[in-house]
Amino acid sequence: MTFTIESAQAIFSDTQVRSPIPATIAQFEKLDVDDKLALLWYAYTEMGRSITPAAVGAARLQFAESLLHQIRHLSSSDQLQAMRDLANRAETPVSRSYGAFSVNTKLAFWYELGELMKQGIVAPVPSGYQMTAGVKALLETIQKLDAGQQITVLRNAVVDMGFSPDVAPSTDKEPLFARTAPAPTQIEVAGITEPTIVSYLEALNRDDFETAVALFTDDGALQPPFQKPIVGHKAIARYMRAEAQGLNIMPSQGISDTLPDGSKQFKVTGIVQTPWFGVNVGMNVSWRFLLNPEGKIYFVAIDMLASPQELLNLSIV
Ligand code: 45D
Repeated sequence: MTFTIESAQAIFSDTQVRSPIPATIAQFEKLDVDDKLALLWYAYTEMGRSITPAAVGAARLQFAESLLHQIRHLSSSDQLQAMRDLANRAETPVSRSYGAFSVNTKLAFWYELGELMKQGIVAPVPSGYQMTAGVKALLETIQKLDAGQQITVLRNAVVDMGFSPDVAPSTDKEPLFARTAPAPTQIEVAGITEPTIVSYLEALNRDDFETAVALFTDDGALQPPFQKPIVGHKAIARYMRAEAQGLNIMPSQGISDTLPDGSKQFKVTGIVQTPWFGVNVGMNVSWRFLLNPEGKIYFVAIDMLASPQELLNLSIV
């Protein structure tokens, strides 16, 4: 049996239980621009009553500093227009600069803008803004999501804003995330003894992406939540450097199955914490691995689980 990335995507297909996240994002996309900005602002401040992201260090902010400075000194109507342009992905200078930011710089930019809003320097919504029924309904939907899903929705909205350049932003000069809590250095996953899986998870906890990437076949692929597979060592390494830093990986259990040609599939479930929220938000995730007969990773998909119950959904299908 020879796998393609497409056929590998179908392993443990019962894992792709309808996550509420894509539907929430689709609803969001239908809103008018002012409603979008208002929805995000209310969702962010509402969420902030129980959990807030860790303050952004100066080192990370340096990349967003000049754009923030510009926005700070605009009139309030121009500030609002700049935010609308970001949400509309318009091709304007502000929106272009933003589009060239890495994911973490985009998050840092909005974090800082949020602080300016709290200080009354930037208005979060147009004065006299009235919440529409659509915004109210979507806010209620978002409030029902678990914290890991809520921060995923916000992150997605932030990532999607701005006018995107053709080339992926470089993150080489960005600072590393300081870990909020020491990640487990030794991992034990009930039901899994495969060294490749354990090495992969332990390497991520050390931000040792070189080791992690070396575990993949040359044509191996990694599929992040709600994204297309990223193929090949170079692309995976670049992705991990940009987006996998400082994660705490806490897998708990897994199952495995050997296929007739000697390849093996594994499903592992557990909790991942992002350095943005540290120990305050645990995301329920699963990893679905396909290893070739030599024990190299041909494919791994990371999925956000629809509910904590899904952590126990371990059956071979
Ligand atoms: O006024 O094995 C708004 C991989 C607008 C790697 C705002 C992984 C309105 C391989 C924008 C709302 C990485 C795939 C203001 C594993 C407004 C691997 C501000 C998984 C002020 C396990 C909003 C990793 C702000 C995972 C400041 C699953 C929002 C990582 C900030 C998941 C939101 C990470 C933040 C997530 C969200 C991080 C900081 C979901 C961070 C989310």
